[in-house]
Amino acid sequence: MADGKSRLTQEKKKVLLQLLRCESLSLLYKATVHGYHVNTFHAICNKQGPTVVVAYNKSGYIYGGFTAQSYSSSGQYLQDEKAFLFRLKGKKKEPLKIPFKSASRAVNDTPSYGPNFGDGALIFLYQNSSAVFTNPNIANYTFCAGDLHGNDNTLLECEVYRVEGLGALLENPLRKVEWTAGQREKLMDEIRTFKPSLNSVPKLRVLLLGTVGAGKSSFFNSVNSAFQGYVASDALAGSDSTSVTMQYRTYEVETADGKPLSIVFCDTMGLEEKEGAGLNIDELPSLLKGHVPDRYQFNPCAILNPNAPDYIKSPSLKDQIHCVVLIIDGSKVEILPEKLEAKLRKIRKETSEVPLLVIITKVDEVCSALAEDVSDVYRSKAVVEQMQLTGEKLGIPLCQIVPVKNYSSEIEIKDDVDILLLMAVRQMLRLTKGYFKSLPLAKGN
Ligand SMILES: Nc1nc2c(ncn2[C@@H]2O[C@H](COP(=O)(O)OP(=O)(O)OP(=O)(O)O)[C@@H](O)[C@H]2O)c(=O)[nH]1
Ligand SMILES: [Mg+2]
Repeated sequence: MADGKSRLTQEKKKVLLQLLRCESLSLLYKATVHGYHVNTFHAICNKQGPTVVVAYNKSGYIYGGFTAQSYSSSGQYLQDEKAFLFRLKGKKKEPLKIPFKSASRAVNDTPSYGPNFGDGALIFLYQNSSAVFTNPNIANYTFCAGDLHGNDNTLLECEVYRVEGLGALLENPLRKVEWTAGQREKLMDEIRTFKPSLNSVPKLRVLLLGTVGAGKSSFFNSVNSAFQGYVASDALAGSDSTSVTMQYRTYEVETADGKPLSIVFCDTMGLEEKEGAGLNIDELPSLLKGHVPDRYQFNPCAILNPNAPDYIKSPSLKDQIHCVVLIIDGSKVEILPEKLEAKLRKIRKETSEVPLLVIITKVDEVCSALAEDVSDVYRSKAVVEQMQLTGEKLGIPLCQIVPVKNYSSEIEIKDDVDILLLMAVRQMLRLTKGYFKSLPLAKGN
């Protein structure tokens, strides 16, 4: 709607999205703008599909009702298996969800009433006014009026939202994550103090591989941003039909006070479907063994010649790759061309001697609910499905697959985005611990 802004705070909107398990809400009707008129409500909200009413009263309660059915002023009950009443804010902190007794009378779609839940359990816009009619006892929902709205039937505001992407969020997240500033600090500390367990390897070298435009360079930029405290873009990133990254680049991450971390990201050219285009996978053995120098210009049709002047002839363990990260664009997993899938599978096989992590990027494009806040990433059905599908396509267990959102349009960093990025880095450190231990060199180093 053009006039009037949602009164829901981001925090409450998030709780509501979780209660509804939907992707997004679109404000249709706002009583203080459109008036407390039943006819206006029906004129605006009929035929809109699933909707949620959110009411605000002077006692500070935020509460309402949801129906998955469309209003149409039919004069009939709407049979609705998904309807419920709820409270987002009240005396108690936790949200409250109240189910119906009978789905066949979940909502009454009478033209002379506003949103009417149950058999008159809760009627909004009652008598074309800012009043709510409440009858918790004889009606189709059982609740205590004090719990639902503090026995305050007068409204300060009544909003109706169209509910989009119903069922987009899972009831239980795939993984539990603490989304706090403290957790961000904890992860940063863990990464800052990390040292590979071998004395001969001062820095962990992580090779970033993946399809063109998947977000390899952006991933380095984003991790670097988390440590710098602002959105940095040292590595060239952008969109093109062919790879933007043409040179092999090794990047160190520094903390805000200039101390380098014990981790080096090695950025590569993007893979393409066609032979003779994008990163030549015959280049992999040299990359893994550490023969390829920084700033090496990739050539899709030829690989680094061992006689080239800058070829690193005798790389030691410290120059080799210790972890491979496959970066996959989450919004393109379903349409991954067969030949590219085959290339990725080949990479998985050819890099089997070092630990492998798969990072699914662009979760904000996979699920629009994550664009503003990624903390529901493990509740997003679409993201979890893309993770599972990637695992199936590439033959990689789910525990080696993590989602991230890279910084792309933002100019300030955010705790939730950082936490996801830092968790991906921590996973690399964890995977390589066992790898270093298993090396024959490990003893005495
Ligand atoms: N919305 C969104 N955009 C992203 C994300 N990650 C990267 N991008 C964008 O995707 C485009 C490609 O990102 P790059 O980091 O250049 O990708 P790359 O894998 O290095 O690509 P090549 O070097 O060309 O192979 C850029 O426009 C980025 O801003 C993400 O998580 N979400
Ligand atoms: Mg790149």
